[in-house]
Amino acid sequence: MALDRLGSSLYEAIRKVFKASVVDEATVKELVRDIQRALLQSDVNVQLVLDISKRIEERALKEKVPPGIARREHVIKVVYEELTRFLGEKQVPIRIEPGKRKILMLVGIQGSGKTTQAAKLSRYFQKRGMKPALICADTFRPGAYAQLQQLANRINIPLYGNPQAKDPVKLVQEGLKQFENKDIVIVDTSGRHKEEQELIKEMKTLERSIKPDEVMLVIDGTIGQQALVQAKAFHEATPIGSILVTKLDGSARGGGALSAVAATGAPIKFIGTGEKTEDIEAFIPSRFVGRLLGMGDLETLLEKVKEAEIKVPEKKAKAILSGKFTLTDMYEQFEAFKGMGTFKRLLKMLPGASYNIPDDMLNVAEERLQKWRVMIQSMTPGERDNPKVFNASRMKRVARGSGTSEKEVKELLKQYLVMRKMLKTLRRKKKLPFFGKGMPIDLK
Ligand SMILES: Nc1nc2c(ncn2[C@@H]2O[C@H](COP(=O)(O)OP(=O)(O)O)[C@@H](O)[C@H]2O)c(=O)[nH]1
Ligand SMILES: [Mg+2]
Repeated sequence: MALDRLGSSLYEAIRKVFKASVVDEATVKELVRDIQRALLQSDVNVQLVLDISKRIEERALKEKVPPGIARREHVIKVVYEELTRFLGEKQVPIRIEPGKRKILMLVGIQGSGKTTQAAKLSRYFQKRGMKPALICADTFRPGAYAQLQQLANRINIPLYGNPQAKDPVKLVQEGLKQFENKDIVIVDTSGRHKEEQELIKEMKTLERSIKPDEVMLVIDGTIGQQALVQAKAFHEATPIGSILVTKLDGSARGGGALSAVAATGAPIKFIGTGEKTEDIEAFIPSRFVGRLLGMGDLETLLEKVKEAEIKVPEKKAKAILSGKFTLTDMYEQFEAFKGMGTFKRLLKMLPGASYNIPDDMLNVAEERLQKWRVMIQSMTPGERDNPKVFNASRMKRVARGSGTSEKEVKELLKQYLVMRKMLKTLRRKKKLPFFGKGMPIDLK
């Protein structure tokens, strides 16, 4: 998926914030510049890029960080929220009530992907337990009916059409009579025009006679920013219009198309991400941005951070910092932070532990954490609680059991000792201001 490239540049930008030793004005400025570059490369309109970067910078620098969240997290949350807002925040899904048939009419210029999306959409609703049906109202292009028929057959969706018919309105009316007991009827139209104005005119005529509940404009995402003109004309022409942006898989300009459409205020309801019938998804900006940033759903991540804070109960934190830090503790921490990145984030959750810890030790790669997890899993409970018992033969066993080498097991034990020692020294040397209730520890 070409949006991957946009995603990975944005992810890189954010990773820098995660990795920075201090999150200050310079960090934020650099982040904003990186985001600008990523968006521009994805063909997002310059003015939109300036708007969004200004908002991110202002909020990241000026907003008070809410309690319970570190500045680092706050900055990332701002990026996430602003990108989401930028893509149209709240989307209303297509509401389908059983027994109340909905008519969804697809329009769009030739080749935008209407016929393919008609099949994809019907499959989408079918998978969700609804009874969809298709009507081919493309009486213009020879072969249009055959194309949809082939797709519909494959997924077992009833289709009404007639390759000989000349009048699309009459055809739709006949089809609707047949499909009275369906939940949603999707009408594929011809869209025989190549430019907006004619398309809109055609759409209005059809709308008047077919009276669909919703008209969905299919826009080819590869046209990038140019999608703005189409979306705008369409949005102004019909109050029941929504948008589906297709071909986001093949295009480096997908970001441009999505943001341009969102900027018109027209709701994007679905995106097409491939030629197969399954390649469609409901467009939910928050989820989309979360995934784009390579973080799954960031809201979930932030929740996780909060949970993780709670996961180190005071008593345990005290014990850990006084040196009673076993491999089991280490493992629990790894588990809590699965997929969350570096050791740094892990240690951050130990109240007071975020002082003076050498960076190279903190930036332990996720892969290594994964290995460590498996190694600890291969140990006996006794070994985990009292790693002193480790000798060559035990190490060998663990290495074999976890598919690693003895050297790596040794390395893990060494890291464990270093960490334990460090936590002990921390406890002794500093009057640590920890154990405030749910106190946020910023790594600054
Ligand atoms: N890569 C990709 N191709 C698509 C997607 N949607 C449609 N297409 C292709 O775009 C071309 C035109 O699609 P079609 O549905 O016939 O467009 P229509 O003229 O608007 O009905 C076909 O070759 C489709 O396979 C998509 O999401 N990704
Ligand atoms: Mg077609």
